Amino acid sequence: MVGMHIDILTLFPNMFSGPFADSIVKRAIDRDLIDIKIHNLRDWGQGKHKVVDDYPFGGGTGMVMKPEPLFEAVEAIKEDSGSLYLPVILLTPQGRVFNQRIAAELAALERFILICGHYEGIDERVREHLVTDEISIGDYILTGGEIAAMVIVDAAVRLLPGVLGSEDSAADDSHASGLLEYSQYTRPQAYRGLEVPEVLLSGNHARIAKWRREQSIMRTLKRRPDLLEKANLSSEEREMISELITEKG
Ligand code: 6GU
Repeated sequence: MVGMHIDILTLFPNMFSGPFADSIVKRAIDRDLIDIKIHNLRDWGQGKHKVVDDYPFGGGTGMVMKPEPLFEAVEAIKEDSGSLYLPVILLTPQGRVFNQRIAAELAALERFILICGHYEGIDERVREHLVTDEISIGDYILTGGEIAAMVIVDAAVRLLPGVLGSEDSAADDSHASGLLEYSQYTRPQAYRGLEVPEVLLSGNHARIAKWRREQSIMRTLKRRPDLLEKANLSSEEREMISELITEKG
């Protein structure tokens, strides 16, 4: 039994051999927790030259992805997936901006299709009548949607049950609680005269948990104060933050 299915439609299938052939995503594939199918969009290209793009009506620079290969490719994948409702997600800088919440949303799906956008754009009829969602990975422009697809797959897959060991659970991640992660140390206890904080050697688990929580909050306040508004904080913690802010100011 395979868990989640992801179909990726791309003009550059070779780009995916690296990231999915190693590490945690590879292990998840090998253990049948996910099935990732990379489809070459050119297989649905038109005519002898397998054309997938054309000039924009109305003129202008750059090429536009033609509608036919995309519609036909998605229809072929839908046929293979039976009656299941299939979200069709276009990777484009015009999409909603990806974050941990959207990663969890995708991790809850049984199957979805990712379309890697290219060229100057994509025929608007694809957006309006084929695509059900559009996602961007941030406010900058990439040469295509492939790297964005890899980012999204990686973030979603590691949230699936059984993908990470219980050793490195996703629950402790930066962003899972809405806070950045606390500072970590490992052996040696002193390195070039730099000591590990005493509390971590105390064996007092309650004290350690309290220290880590404070570290998380202070780091978030310093680096990403925008995250604090939505973070899961007790009223005592909110009070502590107000005091830290007034001390600073
Ligand atoms: Cl999804 N695609 C491209 N081409 N550029 C991006 C992006 C996606 N997300 C951020 N920049």
